[in-house]
Amino acid sequence: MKLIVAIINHDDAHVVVHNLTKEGYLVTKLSTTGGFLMVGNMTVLIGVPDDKVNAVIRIIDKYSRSRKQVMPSMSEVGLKMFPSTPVEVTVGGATIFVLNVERYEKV
Ligand code: 2BA
Repeated sequence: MKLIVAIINHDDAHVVVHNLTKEGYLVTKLSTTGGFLMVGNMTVLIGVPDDKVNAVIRIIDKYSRSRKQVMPSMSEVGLKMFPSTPVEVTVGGATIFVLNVERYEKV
């Protein structure tokens, strides 16, 4: 068994989760925040048999889009901070980790 941990853009999370549950996967959603941009994203946990991992990743891939996001930046001159040119970063589609599950029980 594997645990898939997927960090998904907030705007795509609803449709990803909808399609995963429609296909019969059990999903847990966590509201999370990216450490770099400090904006909200969604982390989804999905426990699946090994042979379902690729099917789940295909669904996440299908419904997650990448986006350009502009981040304000600051420059340090001496002891003072000044606004400088905003930085554009590409966020997502999704960042996916696949972990081995040692034991799975519902009691
Ligand atoms: P954030 O940490 O807010 O990062 C948003 C986007 O900013 C990243 O998109 C990446 O394009 C850029 N970025 C992040 N850290 C950077 C840095 N130190 N220098 C320059 N650019 C940087 P994604 O790579 O698509 O990541 C989207 C979100 O997924 C991240 O939000 C974070 O919450 C999560 N994430 C991505 N990779 C991760 C990892 N290896 N471990 C844990 N969380 C991860």
